[in-house]
Amino acid sequence: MNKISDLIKQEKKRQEETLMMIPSENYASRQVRAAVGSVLMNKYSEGYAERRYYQGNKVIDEIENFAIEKAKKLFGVEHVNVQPYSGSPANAEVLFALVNQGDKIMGLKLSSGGHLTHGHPDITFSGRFYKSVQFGTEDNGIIDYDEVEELVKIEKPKLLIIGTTAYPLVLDWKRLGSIADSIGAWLVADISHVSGLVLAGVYPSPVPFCHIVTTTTHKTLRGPRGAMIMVTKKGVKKDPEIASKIDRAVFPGLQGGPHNNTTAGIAQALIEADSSEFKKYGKQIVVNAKVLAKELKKGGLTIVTGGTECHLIVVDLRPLGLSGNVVAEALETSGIIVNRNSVPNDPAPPFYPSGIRLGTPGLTTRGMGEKEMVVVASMILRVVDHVKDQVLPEEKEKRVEFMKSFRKGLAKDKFLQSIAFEVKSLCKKFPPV
Ligand code: DSN
Repeated sequence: MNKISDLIKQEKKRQEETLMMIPSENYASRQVRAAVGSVLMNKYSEGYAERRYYQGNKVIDEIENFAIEKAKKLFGVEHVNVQPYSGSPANAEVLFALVNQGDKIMGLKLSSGGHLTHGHPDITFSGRFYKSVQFGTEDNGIIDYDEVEELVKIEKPKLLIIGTTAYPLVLDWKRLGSIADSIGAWLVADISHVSGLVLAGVYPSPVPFCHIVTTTTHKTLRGPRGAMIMVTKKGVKKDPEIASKIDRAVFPGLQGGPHNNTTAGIAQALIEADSSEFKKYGKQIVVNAKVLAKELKKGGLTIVTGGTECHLIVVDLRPLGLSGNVVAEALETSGIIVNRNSVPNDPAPPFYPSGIRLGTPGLTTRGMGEKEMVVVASMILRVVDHVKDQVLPEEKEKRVEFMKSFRKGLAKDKFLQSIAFEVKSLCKKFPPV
């Protein structure tokens, strides 16, 4: 047996037998996976359609143009670049195109549900190459738009890059648009997490209010790992040259040859998203998340912002005296895959944060509905309850030593194994695509 194909088989089995509840993950369709694994990956295509630096690109041109036109139609934008390798490069390319090194930018803090590329200080390009000022949320996890407006008026950033990875409420794009306009700043909307929900009509589109939209293509959009940069009518009005500035920032600015296999995967995902089934899927993601949040809350967990309006939930574990890493690892042993996450104004470090983040895109793809969310919530609550009493004192005193012995104990924990058994039988009824 080939080592790598064996490992792929193992990963396939893991994905089938566990609950994929990391809200940024999903199961791409067979057709999307076929495109990504196709011979298209053999081709070099620096440049853009009909303006390539390599010969032999007639088919590639057609694929790339198809993806662009489909994205333009679905999102209602003027210009699309489908070449960014992923979300972080896409955001870097937008900043490279629109602002100069040292210019001031503003975004939502990572710990309040933003992203590293939105100006996170010190350790990222966006916090080091630009002068970054960031806003957070109140302790309840909710953005105070009056405060954002005040800060923008004082700081006068040249560009606002706003999007969420762990903010459960919908963003007020209209308000953000008028805040940016009040000082003539660029507004970049990063809708990586919610672009599938936007297409399904269950999350507001930022397109009328911002200049640029970035999105990854593998989250709620359910495509391959990739990204797109989109220019809105408002963006073109602010700068008629904006489309070519974006294209030049992607290539040759920060990238070389596009990943044509990914481009075809994006095109396929957009075909799939252009359907009434996809709209139904998007609606069900949100319905499922709301049921899950309600059940977890009923079971005594503290939900950041009190609930959710999208696909994700952040649980604040501080009232239980637990940290996110401990609960996430116990859940993993039970076959429930979530991620540790900071909570707003978290005093704990990111590797030992105070919360977990979970969501419903993956389970909804598998066909699970409200009834299954009640079952899943009960499993999560039982796991949290099980770890609660055992871990508190040791963890507070000696984090690293505690985690070592905690991990050792997990494998032998009969209770967690029994939950894993329940998870497996639920998974069997809902095979992934
Ligand atoms: N890693 C992504 C997420 O999980 O939200 C953001 O880049």
